[in-house]
Amino acid sequence: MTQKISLTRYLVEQQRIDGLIPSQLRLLLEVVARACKSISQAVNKGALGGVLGSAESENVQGEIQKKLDIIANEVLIEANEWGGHLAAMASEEMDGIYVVPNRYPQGEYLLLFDPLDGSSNIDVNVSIGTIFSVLTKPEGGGGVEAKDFLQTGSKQVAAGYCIYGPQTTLVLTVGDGVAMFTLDREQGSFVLTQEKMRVPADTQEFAINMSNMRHWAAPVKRYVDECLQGKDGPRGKDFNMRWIASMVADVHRILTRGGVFMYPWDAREPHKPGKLRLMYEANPMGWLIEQAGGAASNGQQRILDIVPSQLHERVSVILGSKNEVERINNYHRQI
Ligand code: P6P
Repeated sequence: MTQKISLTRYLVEQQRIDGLIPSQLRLLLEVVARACKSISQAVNKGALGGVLGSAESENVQGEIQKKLDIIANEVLIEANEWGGHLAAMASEEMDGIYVVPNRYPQGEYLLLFDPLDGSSNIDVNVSIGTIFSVLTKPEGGGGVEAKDFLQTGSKQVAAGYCIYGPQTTLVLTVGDGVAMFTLDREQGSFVLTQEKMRVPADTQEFAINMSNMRHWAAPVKRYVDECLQGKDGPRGKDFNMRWIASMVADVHRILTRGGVFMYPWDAREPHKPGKLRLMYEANPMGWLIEQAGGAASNGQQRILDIVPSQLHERVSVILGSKNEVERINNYHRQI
């Protein structure tokens, strides 16, 4: 019987054999994984746990918060604040940063997260997930401030997500490819189930919310229209479409079998570059996709090169199979 490799053992080996991750980063990732297990328990209870429905409050994005949004946020804060590995945290559910209280030691890492992505799916029992990104606090004295988080995605030292679906699965990169861990509920631990995940360079599957079609810019309209023309059109092949409305679930599918995911700018709110957030959605997902051989752009530039100007800024996202993303980028260059 092949030996099961736990997340702990995988991270120890990444630390010891590859020298890739310092012990404090290994501790951080194990704490985040433990928090995701707790969130998974709460999600799985559903109506039985009284955790469904609205919390009757709004987050900084002006979105109605679900009870589980708040629970997941609190679980991540409480799990990470005392360990001494973090200086501060930032969350989709909090306006400002959360500096580790003085009663705890401060570490060198900054943790950003969307505690529960895909909230609109919570009450209808469709996969949702936690997305996280890890940066290093810039050198220099003084307390940590929001501006310390404003680093390009290329500066991430770890990124991942945990998807709460038929299985609870943690997908992670520390810069040496993408590994997937499935929660063994009997043992209560994440077990390595796939290493070196790869996104095929080509695909016949695209993911976008088609109801916004009339609002898209010309390059996106052109790309989707050509896909819809199928084998009789310029692409010479038929395409399939998926849209789960949980970025974590759509990205997991793409990491597993390829595809292209688009949440582009659209004319509904023309002053916004897109719906998704750069720091704790596009950057971690973009790095995972690149680490698996795919590409991630906003149509004009690589997601991971975008210099952020504010913590909750939004971005247009096109990511997945490299050749498809490059085709869409080319269409943007041709206008
Ligand atoms: P729409 C979930 O709210 C989310 O932030 C992403 O997870 C998802 O891809 C997108 O929004 C869905 O947006 O407009 O299709 O509901």
